Amino acid sequence: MATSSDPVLKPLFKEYQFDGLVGPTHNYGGLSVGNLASQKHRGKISNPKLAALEGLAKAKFVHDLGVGQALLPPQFRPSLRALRTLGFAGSDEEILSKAASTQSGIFLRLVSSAASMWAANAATVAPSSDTEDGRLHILTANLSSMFHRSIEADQTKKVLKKIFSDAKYFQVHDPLPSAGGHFSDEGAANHLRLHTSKGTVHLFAWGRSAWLPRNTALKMPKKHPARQTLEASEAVARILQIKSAKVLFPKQLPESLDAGAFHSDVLAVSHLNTLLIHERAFEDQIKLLRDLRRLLGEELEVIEARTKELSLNDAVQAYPFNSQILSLDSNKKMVILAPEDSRKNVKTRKFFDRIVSSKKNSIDAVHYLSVRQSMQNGGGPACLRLRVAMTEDERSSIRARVFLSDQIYEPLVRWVEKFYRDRLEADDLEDPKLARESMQALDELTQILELENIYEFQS
Ligand code: SUG
Repeated sequence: MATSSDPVLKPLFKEYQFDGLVGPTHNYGGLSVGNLASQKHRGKISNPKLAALEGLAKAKFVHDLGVGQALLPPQFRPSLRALRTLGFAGSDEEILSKAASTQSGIFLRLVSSAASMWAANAATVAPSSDTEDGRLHILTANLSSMFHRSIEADQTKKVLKKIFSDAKYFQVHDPLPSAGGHFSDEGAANHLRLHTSKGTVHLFAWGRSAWLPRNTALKMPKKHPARQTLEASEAVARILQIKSAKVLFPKQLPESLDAGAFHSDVLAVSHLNTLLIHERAFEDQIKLLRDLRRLLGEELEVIEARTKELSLNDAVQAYPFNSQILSLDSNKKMVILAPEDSRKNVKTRKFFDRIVSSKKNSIDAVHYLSVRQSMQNGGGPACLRLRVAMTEDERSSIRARVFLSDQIYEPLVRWVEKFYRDRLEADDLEDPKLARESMQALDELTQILELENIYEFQS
């Protein structure tokens, strides 16, 4: 018999979108192999101020829809600590200038990326309804497949521990071991959760295996690397304490990795009972969808784009699946928040028109927003947020002022306008003034968000 704790009967859980604020050093370093946008925009002049304002405008839009919205602070960059670890010594100025003149400045670019904005890669989250011990579990991602992202993990863990601090409700786990890339974990960008009154299923996607026997005929991408391992995905599911009968491990299709879908959230997004997916997202997708229907019953709504309707290239270029599907508080209806790029692309626009006009799904409307600065580094609306579904008690245990409200929105916009540059190119990264501006900016941000002493330079 259903009880009052059944989230289908009573919406005890509210989903919060934790968006990563864009940091003051947002730039186009061309750092991510296999991420076509990052490669294409390498060396272009960036606009950190516009990037941060686009991110804030998206968060405000979601908040105004009545959806829970929160923020995660950016990381301090350039990371002088990482440069010291690599042997660069001296004053801050000397370190920056030595790094800038070594190997065409690659080290400086690696430690200057504002990539923590893509909060979908920060961690993987399981709500307390799904876990063995009834607490909400968060596993910090190690991001070990790319150096510039791997240096995020320690600070991410610190921030998550500070926000989700009440051990009665939350457990924030340390990242998986990163040695050898065997447990390479990219966080919620490779995680889907689906829920109907029949059950809940978690899908942990992966693209390669560290230890499957060599005679296993695994098909691998030919052009681009696969980031997440099967072994990492399995460990994530164990650590999050998901009830095992409800866990699946789909493999990213090598062809889709080669087309530039480096995370599975480039081709699939889920929300409650709804799955928006490209036909070429996973291997054996016909079987996967059959399994999902068996586990979740008729309430499952799958909206699948066929290749002839939408090619992989269109999907990777316009990011329609890297959208946010949001439930409005007041009714069962859902809306899609999609990147402006997918309105401009005729194919993806038609796909969304088809979805909205169909009676067979819960999608009521599609809203298009520009997050161009982030998109040019391969990060759409869904990359910019980490979803955390919480009960009211869990949410009210959080003391930090990280939930977006009208009271903090304006101060945040003024804060960006005060500190952020509207133009940044590779040569600017060695400017010690940029590092100082970033420190001042982040110091002031911690006061707005009431998250004191999260940065090393503050202690
Ligand atoms: O890891 N881009 C990020 C984009 C992450 C997108 N996230 C999700 N799909 N959830 C990445 O490839 C580019 C940085 C540069 O090139 O400077 C970058 O790191």
